[in-house]
Amino acid sequence: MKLGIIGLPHCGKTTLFSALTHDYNPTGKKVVDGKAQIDTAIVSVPDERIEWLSNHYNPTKVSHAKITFQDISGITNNQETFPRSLLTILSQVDGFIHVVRNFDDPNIPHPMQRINAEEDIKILLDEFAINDMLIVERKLESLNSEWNKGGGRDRPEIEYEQKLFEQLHHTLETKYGIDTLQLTKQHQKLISGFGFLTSKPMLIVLNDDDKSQKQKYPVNTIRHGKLKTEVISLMSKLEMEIAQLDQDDASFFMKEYGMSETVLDKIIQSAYKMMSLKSFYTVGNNEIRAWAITDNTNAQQAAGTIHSDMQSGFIRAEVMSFADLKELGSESLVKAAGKWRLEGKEYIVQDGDIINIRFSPPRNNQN
Ligand SMILES: Nc1nc2c(ncn2[C@@H]2O[C@H](COP(=O)(O)OP(=O)(O)OP(=O)(O)O)[C@@H](O)[C@H]2O)c(=O)[nH]1
Ligand SMILES: [Mg+2]
Repeated sequence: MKLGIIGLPHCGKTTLFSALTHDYNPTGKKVVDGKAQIDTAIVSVPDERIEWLSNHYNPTKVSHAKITFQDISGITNNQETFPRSLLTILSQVDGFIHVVRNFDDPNIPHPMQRINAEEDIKILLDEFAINDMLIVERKLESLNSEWNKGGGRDRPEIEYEQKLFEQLHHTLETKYGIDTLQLTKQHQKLISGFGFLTSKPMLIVLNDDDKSQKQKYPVNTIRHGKLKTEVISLMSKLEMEIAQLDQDDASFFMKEYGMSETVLDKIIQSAYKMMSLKSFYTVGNNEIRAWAITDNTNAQQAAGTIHSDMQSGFIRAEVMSFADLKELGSESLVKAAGKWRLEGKEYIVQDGDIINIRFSPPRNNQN
């Protein structure tokens, strides 16, 4: 899963990125359009269940679920349409972490020389809507010319797409994000390749300061027509400073400031909630591994996150829950209690499921 850290200039994106990834080396720096810069780092999702499972099974390898963070600079307050390369990068992330300046500091210029988090959010969301709108308009134009030319696809097929894109256009025009639409599976498939910015979930991070007056914003007032939104407050600069301390000093400072969790925990919890993510596990003596999936993922799709062969050759999923394993103490006791199950491909995977996929490898399919 890839989350892009975005926001207006000097709002604290790199500060947050550093606080989140202090243990990890950025895997790549990339300059876009000669000025915008993208930094990437991959972090492991902290997970207490993984710790328990690795004590229980004593595997040779433990793999946490992974999240890729990208620090994406280059969005400004007077852009409207984004340069193509920036748009491509934005369209490829699964969700956004939108950092919004909510601290006063005369030494750090704000692009509009004032502090107003609510207005800043609106500016960026409006820019997202404009960029989506242009893509929708271009698609409608090409559908219209396809219709006029004739001889190609069936008319009802073209009309079906026209209707969908007109609906997207209307939604954006009335200042709502594409994420507010209830789309069918077929609709989702038709728009999935466009990477619409307003269709992606967005975690809004109000970047507070420990010194300046904190302005509070209720979620509903700053949503601005988006549905998949969470809002949290952080003190990125302080979090970054704490992230650079050793464990003992960090614990001391966190206590001092009344912080019970690390910044990574906070961001990951909010991102999981915002994207309705769940974790399932594969276990064995060789490797214990956590996998992140979205809500309503069925067993066959979950198999596909492990390997495409498991998806195509899916037979059954052996399932037990982490809670049962922990409570009863062993896999055989879970079986004895009748809580170990064989599930078919339509089974909706639950958070904390421990799964073993039975599948026929591709070469067997040819028999
Ligand atoms: N006082 C104060 N300064 C902060 C806070 N967060 C970030 N800063 C400072 O603000 C300046 C800009 O922060 P960055 O993290 O570089 O912001 P950015 O969004 O990455 O900036 P660009 O990449 O240039 O758009 C730095 O000098 C930070 O130290 C904060 O909570 N309080
Ligand atoms: Mg930066």
